[in-house]
Amino acid sequence: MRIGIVCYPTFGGSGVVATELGLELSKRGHEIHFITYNQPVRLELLGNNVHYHEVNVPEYPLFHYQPYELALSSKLVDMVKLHKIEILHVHYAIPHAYAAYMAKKMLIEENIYVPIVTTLHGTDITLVGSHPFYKPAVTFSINKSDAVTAVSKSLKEDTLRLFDIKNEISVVPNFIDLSKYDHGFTDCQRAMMANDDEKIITHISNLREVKRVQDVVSVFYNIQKEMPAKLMLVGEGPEREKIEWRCQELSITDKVIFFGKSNEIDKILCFSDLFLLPSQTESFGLAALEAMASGVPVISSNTGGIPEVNTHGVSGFLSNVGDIEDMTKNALHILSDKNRLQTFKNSARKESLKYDLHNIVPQYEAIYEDTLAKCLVL
Ligand code: GMT
Repeated sequence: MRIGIVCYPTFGGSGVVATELGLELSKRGHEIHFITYNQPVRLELLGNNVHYHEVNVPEYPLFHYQPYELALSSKLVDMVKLHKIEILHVHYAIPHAYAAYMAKKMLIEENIYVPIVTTLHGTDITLVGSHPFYKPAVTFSINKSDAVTAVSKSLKEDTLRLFDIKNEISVVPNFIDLSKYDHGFTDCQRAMMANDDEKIITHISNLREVKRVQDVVSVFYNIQKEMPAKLMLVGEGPEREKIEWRCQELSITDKVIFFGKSNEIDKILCFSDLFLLPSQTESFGLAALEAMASGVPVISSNTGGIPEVNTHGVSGFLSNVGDIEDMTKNALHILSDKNRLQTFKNSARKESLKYDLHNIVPQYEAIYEDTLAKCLVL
């Protein structure tokens, strides 16, 4: 199939999933066209079957807001015609499904029918999408898609609760390329980060408020009072400065390493002992899955789709949002016993196998095939 993929090209989970999906589909013989405003961060391999088309939005002083959706829908029309793209897979309802719908309508005028598969990732539904300003556009975009998927059961339920949805929503969970987290091949440089007796605690996110990074710092503060430990904070975002101040207040700056944005999280996870994800809400929690694939147990909140990924008492523990005491207790339970830590590490890796890309990518292929078949009948 010739498939167009539209996503946010940034470090967020949706961009990562869209990129990994495109790369795997290309290995399975499909021709993939990424259409977005920057080359996706994990898209290193452009080859015969993988193409990237940049959406440019010319700056024009008349416009207070530059019209990205307009530029995207025009680019989609051009690319569908030029490369004979058969199906568009858009990640995020806003603005991607919205722009794709316009492109579809323009193409119909030229007797070209290109179906749209929309994948909902979370922020488009739970945080931004349900805002009264966006709600009609999100509802419309979902209802007008030819197929809709959500990355967890929880996100599907949220979507049905928050919007008036007439379309079927299939749950296709996020996935992971396990070979990337097989540390047999990685040069794991733990000694550069911490002493042998120090436990390494890691958090990876875009440091937005919803991630509750202050809770990460509080839990870590409690842990390091009980045992030698270091905290690795990976990512950039609006909360960073506040977190740095908090670390200073708590006099733990020498124990906290800020990595900024990183493309090599497998190399950071390979030496981590515990992963913290205390988010306020999370449709899936791809970062937790990446940690588990690296054999790192997860202490997380029990919100949204996280319980579908992190199994309580097996790959880690779940606590109520903001329950620092419970998270600390669970973290110390795992870290304080060498054998127990090893058992949790092994179980975390084992649990992640359910989300191997080889199990999940065929589900998307089946959806493309069904959607194309349905559209041929119409
Ligand atoms: O969590 C973020 O801030 C980034 C956001 C994104 O668009 O990449 O993540 C959402 O999609 C990921 C991939 O499906 C999920 O793993 C995250 O849980 C989800 N974030 C939220 O629901 C807050």
